[in-house]
Amino acid sequence: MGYRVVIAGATGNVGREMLNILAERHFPVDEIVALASRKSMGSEVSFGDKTLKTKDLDAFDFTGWDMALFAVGSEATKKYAPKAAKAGCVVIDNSSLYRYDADIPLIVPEVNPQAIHDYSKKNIIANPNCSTAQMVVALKPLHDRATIKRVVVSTYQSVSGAGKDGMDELWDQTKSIYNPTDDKPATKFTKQIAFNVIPHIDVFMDSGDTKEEWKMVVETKKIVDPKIKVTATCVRVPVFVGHAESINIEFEDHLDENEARDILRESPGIMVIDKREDGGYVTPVECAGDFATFISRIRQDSTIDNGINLWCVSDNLRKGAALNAVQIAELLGREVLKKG
Ligand code: 11C
Repeated sequence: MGYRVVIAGATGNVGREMLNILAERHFPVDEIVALASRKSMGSEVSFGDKTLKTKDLDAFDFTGWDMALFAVGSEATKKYAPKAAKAGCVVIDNSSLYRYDADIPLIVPEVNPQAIHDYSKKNIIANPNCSTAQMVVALKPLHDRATIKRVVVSTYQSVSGAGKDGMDELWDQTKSIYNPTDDKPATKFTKQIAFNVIPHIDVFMDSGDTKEEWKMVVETKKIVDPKIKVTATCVRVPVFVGHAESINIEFEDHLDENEARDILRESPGIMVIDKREDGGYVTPVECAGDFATFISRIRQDSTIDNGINLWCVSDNLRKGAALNAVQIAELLGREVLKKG
């Protein structure tokens, strides 16, 4: 016996990946429905070797469905997620709407699986921001060993984090650079993204941080430990898929780089590729389509007493969004609903 599963936002980058990953991981599905906004209704999406025709999210009755994976953005989530939750269908939401609500668990299954039991307060579980998800997978096992005091992270985030429009803008602008008559000014991003980098993701906050940077701070505290201090600089780079992060970690206790490498090698969800030679590290193009969070360039930071530097790369549409949501669905099934 399996689950009756809803995918809300099935035609977007993340919704399509949710369907792919459910099929790839043989999630026990009895019935699945793909929902979209009225304007995309009727379009077709793949689920394994099947094709699903999307139905209207607005008219859908969630009664009798076990779980709904939402990838529709905060505004539509606000309208439809409470409706699903009230009908008894557990919502796993990829938007930022509920992440900071104390009554809603924010889960990365490798890090805080125990939080799953809090789902019943609102029948909603939140999925973190992509840049947070991959970072906390790397931080948690090191924190358990040597207690993290402070993290300084700089991100190199791909355009797929900004949706299909972001990918189209990079593609069109890159082509137009070689054809000056076909000028493609920035519309999705605030400056030219082709052959450039932009130190601005999401809106500016009063502090001068962007909301993307703020999310990394607040979400890391909620998922791993409120005592960890985090400071972030988030940057958009002209890469289609895969976010990279340079992470500097300061610990309470000494942690040798070789021990850090061994700990990470043994930790769930992590693949260590760390050879001190040309090409002995992972880049975004190599991680696209993969499930793992890749860690490279692990080394001592000799400028502080207990410091480690590392490079962390992951597929932002997978571990950063769809895969994490499916892992939450698996956890919910295993620990709570117990049908599969
Ligand atoms: C980006 N991290 O790369 C964002 C996308 O809060 O779920 C995901 C935004 C979010 O632009």
